Amino acid sequence: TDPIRLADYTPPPYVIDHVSLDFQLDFEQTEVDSRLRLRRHPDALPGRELLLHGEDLSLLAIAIDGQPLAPAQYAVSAEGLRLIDPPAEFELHTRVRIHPARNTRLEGLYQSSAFLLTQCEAEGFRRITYFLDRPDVMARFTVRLEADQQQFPVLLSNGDDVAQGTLANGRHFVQWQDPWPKPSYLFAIAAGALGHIEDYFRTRSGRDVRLRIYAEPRALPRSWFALDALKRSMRWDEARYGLEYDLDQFNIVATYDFNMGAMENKSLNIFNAKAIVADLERATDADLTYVEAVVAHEYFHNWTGNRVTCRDWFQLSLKEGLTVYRDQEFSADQGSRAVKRIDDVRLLRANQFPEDSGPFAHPVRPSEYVEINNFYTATVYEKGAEIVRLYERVLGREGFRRGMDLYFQRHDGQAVTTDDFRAAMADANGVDLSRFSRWYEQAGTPILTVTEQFDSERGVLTVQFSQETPGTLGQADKLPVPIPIPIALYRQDGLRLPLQQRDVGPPLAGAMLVLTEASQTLQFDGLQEKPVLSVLHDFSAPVALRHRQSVAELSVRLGFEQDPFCRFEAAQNLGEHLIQSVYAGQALDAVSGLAEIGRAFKALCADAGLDPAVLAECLNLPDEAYLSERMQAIDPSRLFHARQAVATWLGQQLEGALLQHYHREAQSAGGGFDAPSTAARRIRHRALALLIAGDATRHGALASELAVTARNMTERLAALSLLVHFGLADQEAALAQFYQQYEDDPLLLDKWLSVQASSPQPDALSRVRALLKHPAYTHRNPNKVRALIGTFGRLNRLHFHAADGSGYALYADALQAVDALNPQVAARLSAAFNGWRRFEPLRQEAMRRTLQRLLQAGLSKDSAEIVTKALE
Ligand code: HT7
Ligand code: ZN
Repeated sequence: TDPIRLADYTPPPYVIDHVSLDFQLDFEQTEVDSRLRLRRHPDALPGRELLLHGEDLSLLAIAIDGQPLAPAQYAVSAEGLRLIDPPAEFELHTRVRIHPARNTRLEGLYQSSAFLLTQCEAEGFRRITYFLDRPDVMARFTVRLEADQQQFPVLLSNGDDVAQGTLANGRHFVQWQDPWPKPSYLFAIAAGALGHIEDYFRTRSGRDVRLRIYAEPRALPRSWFALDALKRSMRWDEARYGLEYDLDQFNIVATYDFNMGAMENKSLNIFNAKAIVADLERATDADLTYVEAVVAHEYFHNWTGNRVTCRDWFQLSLKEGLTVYRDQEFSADQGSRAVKRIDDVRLLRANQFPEDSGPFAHPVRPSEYVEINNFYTATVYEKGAEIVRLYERVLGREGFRRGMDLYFQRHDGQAVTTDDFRAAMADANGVDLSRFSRWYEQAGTPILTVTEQFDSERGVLTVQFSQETPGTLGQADKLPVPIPIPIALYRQDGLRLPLQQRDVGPPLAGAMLVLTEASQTLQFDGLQEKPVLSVLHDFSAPVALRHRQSVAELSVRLGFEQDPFCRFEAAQNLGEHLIQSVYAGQALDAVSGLAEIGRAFKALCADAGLDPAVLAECLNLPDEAYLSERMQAIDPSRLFHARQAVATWLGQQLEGALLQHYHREAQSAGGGFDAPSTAARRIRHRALALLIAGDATRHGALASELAVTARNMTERLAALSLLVHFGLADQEAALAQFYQQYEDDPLLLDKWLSVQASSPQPDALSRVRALLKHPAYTHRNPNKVRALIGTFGRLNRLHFHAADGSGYALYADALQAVDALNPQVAARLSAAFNGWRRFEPLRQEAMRRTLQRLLQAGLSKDSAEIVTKALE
């Protein structure tokens, strides 16, 4: 398949001013009657044909301006409907039939238990009716939904409900009108047996907005947290950006059958139940945090995505990077900013960094794609958000707000590009940001190398900063990008030193260098002894930092840095040093600086001023995915055991302190979803994991005890995973009990699957094999696929990479089966093989052969794009 290229972009041939849709809804056969008012686009290239997108549609009727078309006037193909010589302005009437119950791709209109719903982003609308299904065609929609009243008591679409009534034969209808022009990807309907909960939000200009969450009735009592998160998001967007909601109702529908997390359809958001249905009893702190973030994210899209949308799908990060940045800021304001930042950076490093150094590396604004669904990536989302944060770092919070205001002033109601966004930021602040375009255009994680030289006689520290972005497929040479680098100096005893800059290199503004060249040097003087240098605080740019520091220096940073992220970073560096030394074959006892590292961590545990949640993250060793990123010819089993050995050592070294934290926080950990209680649970569960790693015989009983005394799902699940992952005596009973208790709860069964799929115990593979046949599992449900297969490939590096290739084989078989049903979900699974070139030769070969086998077996366009790139 030929790729679509950004360079080939042309404006749409026609404008669609108005769309009128009439649905005769039914699970088996739905008929869609459409009337489009089209007129030639003023900048359209000349052409005699007009292609309207359409896939898997049966055309029942077609007319232009009331006249049925003769066969010579149109042609139907796999791509869509071609109109030959259409007038410059006309009304197109079509009627098509579609089959929701047969739709296993979950794109377009599909069935989820007792209701029908849509997923149109990116190109699902063309599976509903013929249309110019591209985001730069923004139209006003009127939608009439008609169906059997008993089977479909609820009939929802975008905008306001303007008419409704009952009809003969037990049927009824509702008519919806959306006053805001929108691209087709934001169209939605939901219809069927749905209950709802309701609340109101008064906007700052005094309008009352009715808020509802629709779901199957048993999920509703657990959806109040999400509804509250929605209200907090609405309040926050008003306070931080002056952005108010623009309709009188806002509806959310939750479903257990969904390809992604959620979808921001105008005024009718559709959510994976995982991102809505959550309370303390049945969801973990991580789940509640996720719900809060996704609810906010989708709500924030109302302005960044819906009111101002993307010109084309290459600009996806315009809405996604910006909206992730906004939801991250919202979450930071709800709880602990430091913990939020640490969590986000951990995620970026575990997911985006590997993507950026693998075969599917692509720029935040890609320049070509085969299947757009494959570009909803960590790069477009999370790296995109980091780039938006770069603007904030260089412009300041107020400067950034000025940029946002100008962006909306200029582009409300338009479909625009990431260049337009940058221009608004630059123009509102009278600065030149042109070099930031490189962040959007270049794939690969820039490597920032920092080297230090101290002249003790003159008391001068010379620091050289250099950057290099490694070549990626099809993009060998890269240019320097602007990198904001905050700089701090500390004395050995932890005192922060003033920066006395010498007249070398650019003058620093606010202790921050913006590195714009390949290399720049700074000097600081007035120093009595070599200071400890700290750069990149708060992870000020999405770069891989190479800054060699001694154990002594890292220990000072761990103990005294003012920025909590930097303390976490120092802990990660110390952990990495130990793990890599063991991996390289050294006995842990012989690793340089071991005693000092032990002392530094002990001191950290005793630091009463430190947020327990930050301490927990400092005690959480770097992930295997992140470590692998910095290695070659990886032996995953050796890496797993090296990391485990360091965890064992840490558990033994810190035994007393960990037990103290565990018991001291017991009471707070029974509290609600507030910062102190969630922090208490974080440190307790980290402490318990290390204690058991240190001595399972001595401390295993604490996990069994926690399983019984658990007061919330965070505790219950922490206990269950420890029992299973350490193969402790009570594991089978705990698994059986968990299953029995939550057999009726799909989200908790997902967790039950994930815990087993991520177990490092020797029986993990046979467990996964058995679970594939368990009634709780089906390839047809994306959440189940992700919980079992996805987790196995992502988190079970020991068994996925089993030396005999059995993990790869099991995974590939499942992937192939899923691909036949749901290409979008399968393509995401395919990415698990992307890092194959980094492994030792035997695994490399086994993964390469698996990829070839998959390709030969015949894959969907989605999966084929990923697998083909991996083999290039
Ligand atoms: N904008 C949405 C992205 C999306 C999606 C959602 C559900 C199913 C398929 C999808 N394809 C793309 C989600 C978001 O970023 O908010
Ligand atoms: Zn989004």
